[in-house]
Amino acid sequence: MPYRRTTLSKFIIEDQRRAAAPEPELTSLLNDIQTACKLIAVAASRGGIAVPGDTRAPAVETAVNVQGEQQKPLDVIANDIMIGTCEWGGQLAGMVSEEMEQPYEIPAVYPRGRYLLVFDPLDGSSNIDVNMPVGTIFSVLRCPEGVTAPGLEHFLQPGTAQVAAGYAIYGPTAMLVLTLGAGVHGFTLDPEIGAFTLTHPDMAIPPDSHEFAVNVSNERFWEPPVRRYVDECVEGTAGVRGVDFNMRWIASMVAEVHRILVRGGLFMYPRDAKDPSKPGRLRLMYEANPMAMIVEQAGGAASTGRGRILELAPAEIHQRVPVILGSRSEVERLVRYHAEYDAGEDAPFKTPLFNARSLFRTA
Ligand code: AFP
Repeated sequence: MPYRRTTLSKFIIEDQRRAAAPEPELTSLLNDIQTACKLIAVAASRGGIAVPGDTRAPAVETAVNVQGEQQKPLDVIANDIMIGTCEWGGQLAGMVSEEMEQPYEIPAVYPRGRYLLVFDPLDGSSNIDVNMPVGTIFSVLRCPEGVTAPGLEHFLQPGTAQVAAGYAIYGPTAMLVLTLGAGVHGFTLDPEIGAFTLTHPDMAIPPDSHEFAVNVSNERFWEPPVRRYVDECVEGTAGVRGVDFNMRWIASMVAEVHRILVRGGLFMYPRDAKDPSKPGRLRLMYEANPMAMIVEQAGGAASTGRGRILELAPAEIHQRVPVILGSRSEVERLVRYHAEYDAGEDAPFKTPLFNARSLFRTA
């Protein structure tokens, strides 16, 4: 009976009832976040049919953001929606967004609360114009006790400090996937009632998988353990893995992680030598950390290749980090390869997939 379905709002309230120390402000904040994701879903769906004056996808000024990337209009719209929907409720002391260089101060007209919200308002922007899935990634931290005007340093908390993490994916259906630290649950937006309804309770990543996702065009910049892993996957039944692999690359982390939550696999944007000033492409605070919490809560693993992502001590709010996440056995294998390489015990490997151009060729 559809009216008996569990909506996200009901789920959050019931979760708080079960909590040893209920946090009603968190319930309100999560409800504001889901409202923002509904508004972004509508804006994302307008696409080419958005007309001047369409309040659901208004004309906006774009610029090159703090990441050095040219913003898409939907980047700006999604950021404005997150800020405008979450700033007034009294649950937040501050926000950090991929699209803003400095933390956002809650206007004095609004009360301040005990949480910090860190988010990527629109992940996968390069997919917008080609009608591929994009998403919103968010992470909720506690504001240190007694701090009402948080500075940069108050946001620099490890991923293990997250109170909640989640993402919305705007694909064939809009979904919101959430963890409050006790499992991962997926909610599908029912457009007829405008509510996210529980469709994927207790999501679990299969421990083993034969599907990997990486941007192979960066191969010549990878470290040897990454090339070893990918080479072995490509060799399939002819190589040491003894099984054939499949590959995916959607260029939208949200879509890759969602696929892995549903059917397993490994996603990585590893350290590469393309730009030595950047240890990876993905950002720690609002991409790697929330996704790492979700993946671990679903039984998977999330590593830089040399350490657990959630235990990293952030140095900057926009810092980048290598990301390897997904089915636990595959992540553990790749971590082992990094350790063997660092210890000089790397297995010799030929590289039928990669030719002499590579920086790392050893033969
Ligand atoms: P955009 O939001 O700029 O499109 O970047 C998306 C992303 O941060 C992540 O979602 C993808 O996995 C990754 O970048 C894709 O990077 P490449 O474009 O280098 O493949």
